[in-house]
Amino acid sequence: MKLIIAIVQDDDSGDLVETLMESGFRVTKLATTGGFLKAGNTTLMIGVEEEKVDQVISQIEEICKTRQQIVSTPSPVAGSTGVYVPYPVEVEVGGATIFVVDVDKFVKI
Ligand code: 2BA
Repeated sequence: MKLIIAIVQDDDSGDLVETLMESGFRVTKLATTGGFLKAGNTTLMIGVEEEKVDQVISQIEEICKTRQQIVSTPSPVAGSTGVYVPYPVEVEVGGATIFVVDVDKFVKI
């Protein structure tokens, strides 16, 4: 058995959970926060048999879109003044970041 951990954007998470559930997968959805943007994202945990891993990844790929996001970064206005003002930087946030982890033991009680 494998555990797929997929970090996706909030906007895609509803459709993705629905699609995975319709295909018969079991999903746990966690509200998470990205370390870099410090913005909300969604982490899905999907436990599947090894032969289903590629199907799950294809469904994630179909639904999750790459988007541009603006992040404010502090920057010195003038070197000697020590004054910092935020300036916007555009970063590309991927459709999904996916980890596939081996599960040594799976127990449901
Ligand atoms: P964040 O950490 O908020 O990162 C959002 C986006 O900012 C990243 O998109 C990337 O394009 C950019 N970024 C991140 N760190 C950067 C840095 N040090 N310098 C410049 N740009 C940087 P993605 O790579 O698609 O990642 C989306 C989210 O997936 C991340 O949100 C984080 O929550 C998670 N993630 C990505 N890689 C991860 C990893 N190796 N381990 C754990 N979580 C990861």
